[in-house]
Amino acid sequence: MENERKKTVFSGIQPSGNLTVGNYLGALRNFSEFTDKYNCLYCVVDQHAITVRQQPAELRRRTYEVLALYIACGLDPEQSILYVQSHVPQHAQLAWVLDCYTMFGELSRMTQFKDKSAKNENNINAGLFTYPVLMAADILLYQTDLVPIGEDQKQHLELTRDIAARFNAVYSDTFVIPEPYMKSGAKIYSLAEPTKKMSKSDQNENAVVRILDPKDTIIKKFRRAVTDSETEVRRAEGKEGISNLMTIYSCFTGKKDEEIEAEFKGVGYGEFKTAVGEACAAELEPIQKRYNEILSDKSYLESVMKNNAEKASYLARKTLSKVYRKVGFTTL
Ligand code: AQP
Repeated sequence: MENERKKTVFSGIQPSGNLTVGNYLGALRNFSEFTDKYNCLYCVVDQHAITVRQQPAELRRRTYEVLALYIACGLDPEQSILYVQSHVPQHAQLAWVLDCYTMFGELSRMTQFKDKSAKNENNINAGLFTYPVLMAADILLYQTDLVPIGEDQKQHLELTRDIAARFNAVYSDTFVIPEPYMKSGAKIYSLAEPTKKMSKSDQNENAVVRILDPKDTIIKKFRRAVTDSETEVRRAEGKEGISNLMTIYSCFTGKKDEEIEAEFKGVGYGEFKTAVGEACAAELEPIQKRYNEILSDKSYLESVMKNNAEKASYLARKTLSKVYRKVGFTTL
């Protein structure tokens, strides 16, 4: 029988704000699905976060917090490699090489670059532009097969595939070509402007529900969610607010649209919004409890960071030395 290679899953989250239910439903919640059958690496991508100006102390604090959330959401640091991007220098080293195999025109077409440069007019830095190449390096460094992501990252993953295929075509097979993994909930919209993605860096607190928001805040935010002038709970064009709440409710309860429509027939939006808040809070409550316990043990988190950075570096070095050899760098 053919000896099958155990496949690898990689994903990352930026510590660029307090994580939202968008990050949770689009990415984090799916991470633990893979841990039994795949080699899993889940990274806190702090180097990506500085493409937008961060307060140093806050960035440091959030790095610990995201790592603690990974564990609170059920990831075991003995089973999966949970680590911090800046602790593994090979990410930046591979990114430089891949920069030289990525076209200016390709990066100019990235919608996240266009959105973020519009939001940060005074800081359209080169890192914001080459962000997708660092993301390609994150993924390709570990010969990743599958990348659980939200829909907003799909374009970056397609670019990663193109870069890998281009490099492979020039130098023979070097990188595994990764596939995206997306589920329903892959795009959760803002509660204040339901045609816009929910983002952790949104300045409007009413637009986002945070994983760590207390139950009454969660319910209050859902009750304030922008909807429409009708009263019927159903998914339709022009009802983006209600459609978004239905997606969120469906993710937390497993109910299909028809069941949700039947459940809230004739009761109006208020009751529906409260039910969405209750369902969300019920799933997040035990995570918050575990999170608080884990976060209070800083030395435990530091040992996780250290041990896992070593494991990640070991794998990363293998790919990087192969790449360096192929492009013609000398070795000492
Ligand atoms: N609204 C969303 N719905 C579903 N998935 C989402 N993700 C982000 N927002 C949503 C997914 O979460 C993962 C981590 O995202 P990230 O930290 O790498 O950065 P991002 O995609 O830019 O997320 P944010 O929340 O919008 O951060 P900021 O505000 O800092 O830019 C990714 O898999 C992403 O798809």
